[in-house]
Amino acid sequence: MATEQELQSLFDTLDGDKDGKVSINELFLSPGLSAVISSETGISSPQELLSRYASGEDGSITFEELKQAVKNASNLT
Ligand SMILES: [Ca+2]
Repeated sequence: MATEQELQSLFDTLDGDKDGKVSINELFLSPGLSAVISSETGISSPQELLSRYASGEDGSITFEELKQAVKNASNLT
């Protein structure tokens, strides 16, 4: 379980280039944080998370999309 605030801080840490989106590379660069995301979303691989939730053409996920993924797994407190 995570609060929106915790999720935001996790997202900001993952977003290394600070463009407001988390890309597949950024997920791979932080395996520890990716593991937290996996457990909060119930989706084991970053590829699957992005293919299911990232709506943009570049395949990166926004905070709102990540929040939705965690919400769908009933892990947003
Ligand atoms: Ca980024």
